[in-house]
Amino acid sequence: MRQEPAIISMNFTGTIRNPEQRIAYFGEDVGLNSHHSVFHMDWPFWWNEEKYGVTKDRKGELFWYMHHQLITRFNAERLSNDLNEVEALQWEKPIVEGFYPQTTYRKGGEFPARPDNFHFQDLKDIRIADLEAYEERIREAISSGIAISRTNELVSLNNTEGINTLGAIIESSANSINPNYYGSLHNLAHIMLGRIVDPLGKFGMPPGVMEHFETATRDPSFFRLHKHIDNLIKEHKDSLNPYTHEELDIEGVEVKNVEVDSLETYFEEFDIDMLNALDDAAGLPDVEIKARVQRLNHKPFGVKIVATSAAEKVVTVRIFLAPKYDWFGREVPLDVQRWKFIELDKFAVKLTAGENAIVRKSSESSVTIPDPLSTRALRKLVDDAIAGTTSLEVDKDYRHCGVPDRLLLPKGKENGMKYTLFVMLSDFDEDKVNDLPHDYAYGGSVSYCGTINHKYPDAKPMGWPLDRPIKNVDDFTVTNSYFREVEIKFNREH
Ligand SMILES: [Cu+2]
Repeated sequence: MRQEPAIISMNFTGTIRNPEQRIAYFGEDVGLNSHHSVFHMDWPFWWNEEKYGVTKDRKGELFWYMHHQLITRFNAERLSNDLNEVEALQWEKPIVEGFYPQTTYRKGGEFPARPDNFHFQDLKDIRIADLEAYEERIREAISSGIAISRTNELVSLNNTEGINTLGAIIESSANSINPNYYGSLHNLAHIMLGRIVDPLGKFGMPPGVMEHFETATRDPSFFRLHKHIDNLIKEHKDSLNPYTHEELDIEGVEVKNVEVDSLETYFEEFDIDMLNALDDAAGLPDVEIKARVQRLNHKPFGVKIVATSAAEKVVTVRIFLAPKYDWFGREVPLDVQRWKFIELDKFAVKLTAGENAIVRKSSESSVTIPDPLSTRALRKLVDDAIAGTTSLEVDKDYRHCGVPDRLLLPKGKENGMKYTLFVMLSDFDEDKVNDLPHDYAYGGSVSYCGTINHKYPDAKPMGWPLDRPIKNVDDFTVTNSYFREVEIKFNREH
């Protein structure tokens, strides 16, 4: 009001008495919320492919995979802060963690807050019993391996397409094969959680954070709901046959060694420009108001993969990372750990006959995007271009969906936290879905966000080869893969 510049420090929503506060910097990270909300804009649940004439390739599968990756990432962050991994919500049990958003709608009204140990409530038009019935039918489809379409056809789920069908049923999206029968488990649960403290609308409360893609990951119940859904998908994946040695092996290709730079994380102080978030009077100059926040970041790092090949060959390189020990300090067996791997990167590269050194930088990762431009910086670019002093190119393929580059690595611990790094090469000729060059960029962050105008550029199931049970570690071990231990150190002094 005094027209003076100001910096307001941002302390996240809770207090130190709330254990969840230890990882609030992750769930409340503006870039993480942006990733989640842009994902849902790129892949809207209501998208009617026939009506709009544009298919969204493997949308059901991507719905699962993007959220699965959010959970694996969230759990790695929890373990870094001495918290156990998330427990799935159950419809009949209390929601242990409450949430006070401390947020106001711009047009007025507080975001509703939920105390600890609150129970699900029947809404005017959605009952808990409805969710239970939908879930029972979905479980039936998973255990029998067959879903029933709206015209009573039997659709098999026991194949690579099954996950796509199942994802669409659970979300549910306009691609669900039978929305009347299977309902819309995920979407309805979001609404139930958003309206939980005013279930009948008696007090006219505005929607909760769980009803907006922009704010949902702030609420601890987001990850617990998605853990519940992830468990359903896991039941399906667990019912599929393990990959055979032949399916995993590439003849003549061997990973000899994997070297990783030191992995170091830290908190950085960052000022968010509030220019487009504040009302001001016409005719008065803009005043700089900033919110100062502590953001997780990491030192840039590189991965060097030494691989030999009998002949020239294009391969897809997949890099994954998972905590080596659980909350109890036990080493996690591979068949359990496989569901906890964070996909760090995926790219195709041409191997020459003989020895190759593949060097990849963290900034090139296929899961991340750099910091976006602030409104002020973007406006300056546009103003300068209009004035003719510079030119401004808009890259329409550029993806705004993607985990912030800063959040690629979990925090780890001051004395170091041990993780397993897993590198897997596969034959690009079997992975490719079109005739574009193997190093085509697709706008960057394809792994969790897919592409807008192309097929998902990898024929393998998302998360391959860790998506299916690993019954026999010897069968799973191939020369074209490599496991090694790495350590992530958190630097408090940065
Ligand atoms: Cu979501």
